[in-house]
Amino acid sequence: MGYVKYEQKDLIGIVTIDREKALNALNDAVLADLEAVIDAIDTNKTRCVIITGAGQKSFVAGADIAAMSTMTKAQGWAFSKHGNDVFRKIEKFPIPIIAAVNGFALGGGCELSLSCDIRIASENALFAQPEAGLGITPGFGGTQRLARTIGAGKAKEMIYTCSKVKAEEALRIGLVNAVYPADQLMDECIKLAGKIARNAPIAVRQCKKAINMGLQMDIDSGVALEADLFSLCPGTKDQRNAMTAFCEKRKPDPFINE
Ligand code: DAK
Repeated sequence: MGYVKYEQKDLIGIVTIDREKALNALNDAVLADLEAVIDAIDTNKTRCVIITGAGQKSFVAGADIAAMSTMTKAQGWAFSKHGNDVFRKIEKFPIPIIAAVNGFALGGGCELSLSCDIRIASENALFAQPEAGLGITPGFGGTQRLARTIGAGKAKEMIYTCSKVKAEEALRIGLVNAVYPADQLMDECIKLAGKIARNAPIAVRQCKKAINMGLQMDIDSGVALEADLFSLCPGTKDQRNAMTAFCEKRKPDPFINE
């Protein structure tokens, strides 16, 4: 794909948004390529995905301002829907997705990271929702996912003021899980993805679904959902393998996604 590269490293898929000249800003073509790459991931042989940006400077510097500058209301709606559909696909992707935030994560870039399961940042990462300063609202889920991730008060402060949040502050407010020097970011993300990939894939998938769907429910519905998803695990070869190994005081065989 022109604007999005894919690399398979054993059980880990690495997606790189590659429009470095524009700091990986998102236009319709980039969004279409991102969707096509995500659609093509073989989830039978991949257990965790990492999304990052090309170059040393930027994860994604936002939606493409030049492309948006002359949009009509109808075009704006269509662009927002395009981005939202792709980001929702990422959010609902059956296996975990880590955002390796290697620089600017502004507007649509911050929103892309929020649609991932886990955000890990480099020390030079910078987050913001600058839309209100550009005469628009966040359009790829920022008003929704930022508030759900860091709480309404902090999200409102970021969105109303357009303030930039550095990596350390992002860690403090729970926007990212960890911060590493830029040259260690990908190795650390691969290590984290590897830890996820070593666990039983059917169980990990149900955990993702239970957390994401459960967050939208009352607690009674959430625990009922958890029971339903839990019940998909007993009897799988991976569950039998792991629990038999425990009982026999040995390590389980590698999981096989069955
Ligand atoms: N869009 C298009 N081009 C961008 C860009 C962006 N968001 N960010 C950077 N670029 C381009 C620059 O124009 C420049 O291109 P050339 O001039 O070389 O052709 C190139 O990338 C390098 O940028 P700079 O020369 O500016 O590099 P600096 O290091 O000096 O500055 C910067 C880096 C990230 C601080 C600066 O580029 C910047 O402020 N960029 C804009 C960041 C920003 O405001 N991002 C948020 C965009 S708003 C919606 C749908 C979606 C959204 C909202 C509503 N609906 C349809 C309702 C989402 C909105 C956004 O994401």
